[in-house]
Amino acid sequence: MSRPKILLALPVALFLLSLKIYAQSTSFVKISPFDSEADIIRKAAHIVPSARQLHWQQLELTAFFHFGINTFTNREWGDGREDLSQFNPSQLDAGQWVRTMKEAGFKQVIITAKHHDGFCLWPSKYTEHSIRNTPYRNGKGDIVEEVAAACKTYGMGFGIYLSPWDRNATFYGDSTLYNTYFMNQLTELLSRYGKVDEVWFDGANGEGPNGKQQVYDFNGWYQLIRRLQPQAVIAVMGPDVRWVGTETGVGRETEWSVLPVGAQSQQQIAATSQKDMMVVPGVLGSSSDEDRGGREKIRTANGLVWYPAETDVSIRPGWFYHPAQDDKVKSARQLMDTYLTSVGRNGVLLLNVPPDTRGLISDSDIHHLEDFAQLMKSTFSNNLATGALVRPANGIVKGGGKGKHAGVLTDGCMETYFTSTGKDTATTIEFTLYAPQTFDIVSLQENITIGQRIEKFIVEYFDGIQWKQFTAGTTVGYRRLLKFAPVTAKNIRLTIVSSRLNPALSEFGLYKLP
Ligand code: FUL
Repeated sequence: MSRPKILLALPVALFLLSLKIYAQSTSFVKISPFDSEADIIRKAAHIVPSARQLHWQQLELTAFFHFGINTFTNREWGDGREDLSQFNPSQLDAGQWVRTMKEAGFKQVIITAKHHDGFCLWPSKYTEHSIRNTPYRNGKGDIVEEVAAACKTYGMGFGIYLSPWDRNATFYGDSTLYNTYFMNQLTELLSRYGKVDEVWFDGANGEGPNGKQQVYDFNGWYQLIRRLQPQAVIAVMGPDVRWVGTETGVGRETEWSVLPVGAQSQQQIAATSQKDMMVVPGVLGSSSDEDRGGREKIRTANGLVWYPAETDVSIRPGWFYHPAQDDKVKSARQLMDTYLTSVGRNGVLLLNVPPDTRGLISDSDIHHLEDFAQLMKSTFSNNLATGALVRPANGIVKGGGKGKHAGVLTDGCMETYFTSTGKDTATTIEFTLYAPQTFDIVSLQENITIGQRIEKFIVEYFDGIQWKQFTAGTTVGYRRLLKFAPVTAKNIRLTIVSSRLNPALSEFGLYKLP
């Protein structure tokens, strides 16, 4: 009597369990040796960003301020033996730095509290190589504090760059001593200046004066950050945000935020991250790979993790200010291209704008940033797809409530989205504009709060006789922007050719560069 019941109960229980597994939203999942390729793809489609990663991704534009003793020695990498009497910015105004970036559309800034030379922009108790021993404000200055205060005034996110490599500390290379020193400095920075939104660690690790290589206690630092500033994302030698792999401002055309990790990393993550991600995911492959998370890459993984890309680049050739580079500042058009190849390739842009020896962002940088803001406004304030008649081949609208297609894809809200129904992962959406329009940029966004799924898409227009493809791409993720020769059309068709699961398209935009 009981047998048939068990026979029935077992598959039901397994089904419910699988539903539960797939309904759970996590930033990390293990892959078992019994998972089929289809299981792996389904798991990948359900990985989502943590709250702090999602907040960070939506900032789109963040800025670096490289400022320090190098600004005055006209160098890129100081050796830690600088004469500190040179450090005396005559008109320093952190309000001007932060206001400039805010007006250019940026949402968060990161200050180089200490670069590789070990010079500290705050009066650290633990070193003599700091602002305390400079003529600036007679040794009473604290530039980290000035930047933090300006961020509060202007409602901007605040981040710190603290270089693990320190060419001034004589005990660098004595791992225990130096790690304690670093921990003390980090504690100062995380407890004196209010809320910190991003902590940025560089990977450079030079030779210590004793000839030994310093072994950094990254995990101890991460624990400290999580305890003192739990909302801060830790980049790029960190668990939350990954370096895209170049310093050109050009990200990958295929950029997955869900990446494969190997067996050892899977165990470390599983052991330490019951509640939170506390280690750097050991992503398979290399940061120079063209595709880090496609089907070929995740097939052999032992785990999958949400680990999005940050694309850093400087507005000038160098990271620090050099007068000789005043005429080499990126123009508004170049900055727009950078926006398209960073934010528009599923990344966050981290643009460096280095203040000069006066302690101000120089005029040339300001002008180009103002022009960039104007260009962004005139391009993106008018989505030509707004008000279009939207006809999906097979799909429904979610989060909109009214079941209407129109509006959901152009409302600027990630959580209202279109998705295909049933088992269809490929779909077509046709847009009929009220009149022919000319455009040269298309923008797609996925609702990443439920995962990144789209693998391939094409966009076509109807020329009166037939459909003609004018652009195509692979991944979308948070945002995908594509630029092409201007097209004039009334009927546009988006085909999602392939997706890991039902695509969740939250935004569709057509724009025209002025
Ligand atoms: C690099 C550093 O060596 C550069 O000086 C700069 O700070 C850049 C953002 O990271 O690795």
